[in-house]
Amino acid sequence: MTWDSIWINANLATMVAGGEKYGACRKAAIGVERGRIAWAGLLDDLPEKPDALATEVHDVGGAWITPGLIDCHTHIVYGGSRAHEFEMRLDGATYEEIARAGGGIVSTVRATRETNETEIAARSLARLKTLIAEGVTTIEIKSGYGLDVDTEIKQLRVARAIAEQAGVNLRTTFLGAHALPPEYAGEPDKYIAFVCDEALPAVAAAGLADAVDAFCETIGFNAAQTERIFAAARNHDLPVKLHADQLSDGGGAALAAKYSALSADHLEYTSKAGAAAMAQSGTVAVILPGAFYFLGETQPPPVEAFRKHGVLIAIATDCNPGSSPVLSLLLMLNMACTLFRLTTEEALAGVTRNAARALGMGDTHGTLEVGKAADLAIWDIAEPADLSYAIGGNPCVGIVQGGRIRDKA
Ligand code: DI6
Ligand code: FE
Repeated sequence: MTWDSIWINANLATMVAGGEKYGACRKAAIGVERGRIAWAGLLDDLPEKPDALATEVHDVGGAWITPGLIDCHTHIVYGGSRAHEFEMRLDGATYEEIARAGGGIVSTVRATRETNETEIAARSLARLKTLIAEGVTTIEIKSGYGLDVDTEIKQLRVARAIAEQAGVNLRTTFLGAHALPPEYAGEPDKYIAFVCDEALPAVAAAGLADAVDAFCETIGFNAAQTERIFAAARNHDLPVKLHADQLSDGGGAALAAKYSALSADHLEYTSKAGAAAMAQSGTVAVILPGAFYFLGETQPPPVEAFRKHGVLIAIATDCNPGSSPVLSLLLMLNMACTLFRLTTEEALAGVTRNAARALGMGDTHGTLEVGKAADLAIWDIAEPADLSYAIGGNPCVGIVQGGRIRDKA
């Protein structure tokens, strides 16, 4: 028997559901062969001595190993910054004044259109590397700051390029229905027709999207418009996701469920009926505490209803310049616990097992199980709860991506 490598003297948080808390396995080892997990269990149960089993032996000296973290909802590819807007707000400017000064989401659309691909890639890669340093091995990246064919494609192409360069797993999501671009002011239905009939077909033909998303909200698009987007996605055989019920209950969760969405995200105002519908369709609830915090929201998502109905809960950064300028997935674990009262085990499942499900990758990623991808994060922590407990600091001391030790970004 020869595996490529084995990590010994590890404590595993396998995140396999149903057994020990965190699927924990102390004094353990994990063997890797051709990028996949070949063995995981107690050190004492290894069939032979480690060096007889694997070419490379890594002794982690009692560190914890979790599945590589998965940030399943981000908008990290964009141009410009909105720090100035933040500054204006704190200096007392109103939303109207900020909008008149060219602020808000349209300012990011403008900057993303105007900034060349090289510059956007450089800035976005820096953001990606910051996430990776905390153990992220899989990321989802959305378009939605282009809102025209060329710029949406530019965003998705940059997403593919930087993920390739950084060597992480990527899922891209086309979010053409993120906001109404200025050239369609007052004509949202006409813009939705453009997204369905021109932008989505172009993106799909280029093979640049793994899923389709929309912003269903009073300040975004209504339920009928969202359904048109979902129907178009179905025509292209693409699964859907939805920014749902973030600022009001627009029935977004139930709508996402009706189209068997992979996930519905935000969900602060989701009703009990919405949660029940999500359970029926197996739609994952992606909660985004960074946006809740940054916008000063007060109504948390209905976590108790999700638990009661058995809706899986994932957590992500929602990294974007307007509502969640967040580059720490570990901080989101803490906020999911402190702001939304998740348990520390639920929080870790939210960035591993359940985040994989939110991306349709549950069969291959998200837990430490034989046959799954050998994406591992190695932590200098005493207990898994430390990952949710601490604010700041980065206990990630090693990352294995597809069986290979990666350089710290
Ligand atoms: N939800 C949000 O909070 C934002 N987009 C979304 O879908 C805000 C994006 C921005 O302001 O740039
Ligand atoms: Fe978002």
